[in-house]
Amino acid sequence: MKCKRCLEPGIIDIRRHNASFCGDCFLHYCKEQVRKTIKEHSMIFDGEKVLVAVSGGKDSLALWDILLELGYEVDGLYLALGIGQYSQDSHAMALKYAQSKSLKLIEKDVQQALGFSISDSPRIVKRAPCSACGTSKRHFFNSVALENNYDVVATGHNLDDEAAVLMGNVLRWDLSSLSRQSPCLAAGNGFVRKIKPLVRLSEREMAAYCIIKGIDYIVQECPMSKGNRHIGLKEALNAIEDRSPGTKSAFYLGFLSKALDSFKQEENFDFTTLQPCKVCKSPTPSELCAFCRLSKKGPSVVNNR
Ligand code: Q46
Ligand code: ZN
Repeated sequence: MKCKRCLEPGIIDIRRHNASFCGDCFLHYCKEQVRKTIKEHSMIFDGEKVLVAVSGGKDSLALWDILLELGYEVDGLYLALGIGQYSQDSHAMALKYAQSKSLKLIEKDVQQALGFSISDSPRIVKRAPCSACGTSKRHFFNSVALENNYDVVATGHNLDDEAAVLMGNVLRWDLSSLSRQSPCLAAGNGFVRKIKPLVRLSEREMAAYCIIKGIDYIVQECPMSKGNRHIGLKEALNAIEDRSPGTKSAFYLGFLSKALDSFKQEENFDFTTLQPCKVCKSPTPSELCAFCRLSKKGPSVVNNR
């Protein structure tokens, strides 16, 4: 097929848009999808400083690159999770991209702060590693952004990620999660604004973006992701998408435009119940925040928050 935009030979087909693009026009398409998402959800305002959470994977590196291309002031945050070779390789990729463009990459050692690695967390806290990982990510994304005066934290969740999460939430009718499944969570009550500017772009498109731009990324999935229920949901959605291109984006983007507001009205979280954590000052409904409660379970607590 010819490129939809310039009529040169296309190199990538986007079936849900019934379109093909050449390399340059595909990069343009990705940027425009992100620009549209940022505008539609009022994600970033003029003069604001953005902190992008970088894992070394395709999504977060593509996001950093696109935000820079769109002219935003963006630094990176890398969390060392202590997941063996995977963490070492992902760190190398994040660092390589940052150094190639002389960008600032803030690094935090989660293992040191928790007193145990994410790989060891199932043995120590008796829960899946993604639970301790998620708690740590939420904690550091917010605290590092506040400490360093960033206005907004951006993460590389893409259309496939968000559609799978939505499907999981709908299948369980988890009203609380549905009410918060917005690509832009407002700042306030001790929380910085959190945004997901890639929600109109698929995993495959983010891989293609990195390949075309020559951005090296870690291809291997996190070894802790085995058994993660979102993988099964992604496979189910991919099977549907294969038969009916466009279903995935209609499902997720339709939720945002037609249903999210009604779920928000159903579930009104009472922010007045939040107080500063006694140890780290993060907002929490109890004396200690989830991260500090987690770190107490480790053999030692190192003060590196
Ligand atoms: S990094 Fe962390 Fe993921 Fe690995 S331990 Fe689970 S949550 S799978 S995005
Ligand atoms: Zn705390």
